[in-house]
Amino acid sequence: MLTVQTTTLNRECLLDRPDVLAVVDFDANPGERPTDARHIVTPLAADTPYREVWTSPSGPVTTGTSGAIHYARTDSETIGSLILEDQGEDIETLAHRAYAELLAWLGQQNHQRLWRVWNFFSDINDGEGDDERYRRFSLGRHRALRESALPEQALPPATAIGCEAAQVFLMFIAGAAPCEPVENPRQISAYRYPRQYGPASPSFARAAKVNNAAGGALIVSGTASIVGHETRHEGDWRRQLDETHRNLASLTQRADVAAAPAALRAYTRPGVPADELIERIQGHWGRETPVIPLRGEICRRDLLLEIEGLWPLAAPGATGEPESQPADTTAIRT
Ligand code: 3EB
Repeated sequence: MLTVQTTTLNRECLLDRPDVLAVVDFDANPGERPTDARHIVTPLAADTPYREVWTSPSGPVTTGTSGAIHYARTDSETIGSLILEDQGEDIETLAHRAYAELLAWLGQQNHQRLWRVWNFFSDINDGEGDDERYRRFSLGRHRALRESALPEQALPPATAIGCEAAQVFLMFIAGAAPCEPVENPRQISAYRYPRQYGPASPSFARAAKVNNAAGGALIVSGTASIVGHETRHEGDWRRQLDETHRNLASLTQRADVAAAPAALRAYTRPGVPADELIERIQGHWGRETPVIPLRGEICRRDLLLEIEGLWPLAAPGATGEPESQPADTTAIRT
């Protein structure tokens, strides 16, 4: 099954391996886009030298490009990135263009179902009220998903973080089978947030299970100190981290996942010390838990941090437990 590990191994060595779908590097000022579609440079700075390596046993891996999309795929899954330069155009228009291109392309592939999307773009908190760039981005994304040729598509887990680079950067994972969305009983579903958070609710699921015969994964969205729909512990990153951990515990419990996370990413605003952050996260999940601390702007001004990750699931039948059913499957066209 698809999984992710963190590593300091040399990039060329990793790209020589036949099971590698993506090597993800972090660089606040990414240069030229790599020609190898499996090499993805995320426009955020990391506080450690780790990179991510996404692997799958379903090889061989093939790669390609189509317009702004670079992708790599096995028989079971596709990982790709889509980058649009942001030259000051309206961010709603750019978000719509990015998602329209991605969804139209997916419609022509065998792996049509989105399992995960990351969204990074600059100045995410610029603008007041409904003019805030994050809200405008959400509106463009929402429109493209609504207009999409993939009406049965379930909303995937996602992350939206502000970067410095002038680009709209999407990374995505897709597969042939639909993912099974999992919502968090401690939080209102983001796609049902009240009007005060913007003209279109953010289009994402809190988490999703993806499965194949070799096992599966629980893919968890960027998760923050939000209970119901309200931010908790404004100005206090340590208490925000504790609340975030309660949200992740609630979500993994709802998904019936007891395993440790394969890897975590922690996004923080400036002022959160990376050493203490890692210390606290590993204190919670275990000393061996891989975690990459990243610098970025969280999409709500009062949020200081956000954590996401992937939890491995046992192969069906391996535990003798019955497969759990999705609690709440929401199609994009709602
Ligand atoms: C939240 O829970 C925090 O707009 O894609 C987390 C994950 C957040 C994804 C997105 C936003 C997004 O509302 C923000």
